[in-house]
Amino acid sequence: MFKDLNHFIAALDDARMLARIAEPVSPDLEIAAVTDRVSKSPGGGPALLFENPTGYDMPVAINLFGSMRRMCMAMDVSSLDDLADQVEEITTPKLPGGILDAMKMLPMVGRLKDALPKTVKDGRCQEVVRKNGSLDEIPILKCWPDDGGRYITLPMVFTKDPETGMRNVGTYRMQVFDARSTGMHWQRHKGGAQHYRVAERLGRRLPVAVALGPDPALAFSATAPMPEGLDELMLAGFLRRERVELVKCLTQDLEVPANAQIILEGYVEPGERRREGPFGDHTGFYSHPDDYPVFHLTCITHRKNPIYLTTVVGIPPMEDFYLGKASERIFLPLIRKTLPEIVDMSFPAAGIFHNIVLISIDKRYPGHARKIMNAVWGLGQLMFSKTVIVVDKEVDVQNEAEVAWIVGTHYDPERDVQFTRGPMDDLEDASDLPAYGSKMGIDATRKWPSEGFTRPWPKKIATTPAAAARAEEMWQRISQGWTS
Ligand SMILES: Cc1cc2nc3c(=O)[nH]c(=O)nc-3n(C[C@H](O)[C@H](O)[C@H](O)COP(=O)(O)O)c2cc1C
Ligand SMILES: [Mn+2]
Repeated sequence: MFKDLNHFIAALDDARMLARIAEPVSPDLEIAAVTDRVSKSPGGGPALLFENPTGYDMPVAINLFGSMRRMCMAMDVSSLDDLADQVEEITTPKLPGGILDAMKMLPMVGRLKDALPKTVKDGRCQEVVRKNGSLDEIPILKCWPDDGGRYITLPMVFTKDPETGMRNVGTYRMQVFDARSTGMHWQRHKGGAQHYRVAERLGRRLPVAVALGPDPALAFSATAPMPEGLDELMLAGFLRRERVELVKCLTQDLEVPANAQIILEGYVEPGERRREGPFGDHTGFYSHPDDYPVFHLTCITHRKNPIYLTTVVGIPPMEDFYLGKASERIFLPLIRKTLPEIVDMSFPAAGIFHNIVLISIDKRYPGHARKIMNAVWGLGQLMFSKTVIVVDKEVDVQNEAEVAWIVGTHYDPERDVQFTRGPMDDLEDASDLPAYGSKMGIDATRKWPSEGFTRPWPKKIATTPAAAARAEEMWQRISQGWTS
């Protein structure tokens, strides 16, 4: 468990997974360009700490989550599948058979308790209080040349439902308008937008607090697609195996993580909108400018010598791919609670989450693949899935080439493609209307006679076990002596 960002950075440093950059590099395009170049190197490149961003005396930490190894390290696991196992275990309680069994369950009880955040009296995020603080003190990046300005790209945005008091935490980018105001880019389907909808109906200001640079599990939790009404901080507490500590904001009725580097306290006003964008987005294209609410700053608090944690998105793969991979693994066991026939699920980097979803199933009855498509289109943020590809259980959906091969050989386009319409991601650029368009499912499972397919299915090629063993043994020698 990393107690804060500094602790995580120190661990990355020790493991030689962090490049410290002492020379001055500008937050205006240069840091983003360097990070992009590093992200495109094999394996995602190292984490980066820009110690001297030009014009600021606050270091910039970036690409911290940008590799499989670092994402695992952030979550304190050796493989992301371990996370899936942990979630499976905690969500599948077994009735203890006796006292010994019950004792074995005690660690699980502890982990449930970790999920509850607790409020503490003071936190390092409030070591320095600046009621008249300015966003100009923070080395906020301009990422791409046509961006509408500088954007805070990895904030944890805290709000409460004005009626129920239920908390939401989401990562929504914030475009700097001036020293004391920003855009608040919560898209219409997201938790923050729902709280704002309620506030507008009541004609009330919505308090908003933004935590920058908490510990890695907390930072991740704000990006995770938690079902509405479930507190992201519960997921964070579970992952970090220790309760999240919160402190009360000084100027707003909200609580924020005590271990964060910087807190921005403020509010959004009902009815106020301002043009936001363009922004070089994780689609690899610039998002169109649009009207979004405005965040007004009432106070900045921070620890002494804060580090600014941020990210850059652009043409995949970049850091957000690895954050998404962690969500994919964590939510798979939860999805399987209602869809146990799902064997595996994958969001390939080039599909930027909502464009392509690959799912393997244990097919049990005619039309099963189509049932899965419809379920996906009705399930939380999976509703955005523009293309859902369903294959049989033996196909490895983590292997994109294998899926392409199986789809090509198994589908009859007119028969196996299903279209539907529904809500689209706000970043969808190809649909005629914003946030509303069509989706396609491809049933690439083997077709059954009960589905109307009566021709014999061809047999997949494989050699005999004896010949395969001989080949493996010879390969050892061949691969030593020659190359392609
Ligand atoms: C780096 C990064 C930037 C993001 N920016 C936005 C954004 O500007 N607006 C948005 O609605 N979602 C954005 N997201 C996605 C949300 O964080 C994600 O959908 C999250 O699950 C929302 O939480 P919620 O369901 O509590 O609203 C971003 C995700 C990442 C990883
Ligand atoms: Mn939420």
